[in-house]
Amino acid sequence: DKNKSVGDQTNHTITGIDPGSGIMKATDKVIKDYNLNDWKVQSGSEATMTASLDKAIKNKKPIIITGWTPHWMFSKYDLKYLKDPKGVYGKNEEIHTVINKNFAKKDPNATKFLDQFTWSPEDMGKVMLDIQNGKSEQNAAKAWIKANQDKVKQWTNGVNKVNGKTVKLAYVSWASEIASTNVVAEALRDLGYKVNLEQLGAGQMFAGLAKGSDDAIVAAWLPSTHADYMNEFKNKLTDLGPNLKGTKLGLVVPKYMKINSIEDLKT
Ligand code: PBE
Repeated sequence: DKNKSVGDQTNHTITGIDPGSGIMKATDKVIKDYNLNDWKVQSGSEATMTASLDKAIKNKKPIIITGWTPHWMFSKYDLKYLKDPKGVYGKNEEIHTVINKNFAKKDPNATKFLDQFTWSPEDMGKVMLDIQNGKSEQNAAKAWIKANQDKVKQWTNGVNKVNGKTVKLAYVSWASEIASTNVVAEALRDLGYKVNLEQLGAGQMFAGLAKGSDDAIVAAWLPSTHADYMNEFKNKLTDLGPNLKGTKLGLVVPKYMKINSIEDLKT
């Protein structure tokens, strides 16, 4: 029924992702700060969320998801962010490379490479879309590297080739992090490193990095999204700074929905 409120049409449900992600914590805060008392946030995974989105769009039904950029969903569907006048999702977020505190001493060569790794949302978008269109994660990363040798040269400037040393990278299976982590892994492999990839939940990823069971992550969204995790483990971690600028997080809806702001969920 088109005359029903958005809340009634969606069962007052925001379709979310894994509970450990920063965007789910931010969305809980959105519920409080905007007084959306009768709304709930359904947890799941990125895959369940994008499946629900796909289904809703096919049926032209209303849906509200926790979304972020860069993400392939914006190339596949016509979507818009709901305005966030209270700024709960943060402004000027970036993705940082973070290493275990002891790693710089243990492997200054790999640290130099990791420190020099930067790329753009468009670069990441290309890899994500290739994977979404069916390329394997590894092949998408290899193809990007082959086509972007100028960038890889900057990352490897002054970095030596090695013979079989190991680097352990942890990541969460978010599309953005699958793309970046696989590209970094392939570039390190081209330098002669043996790279182990460990897929974990967000909390485990930071805990494992702090413990030293993993050496590095390229998946820390800062200053807001992963601030809790960074603060919890800050004595055990070294932040190498941003590897990608120009991210965004928020509530996302199909463009055919009439609402434009999180405030509109109240009615
Ligand atoms: N994300 C993608 C993550 C960071 C990367 C926005 C889903 C999060 O919310 O923690």
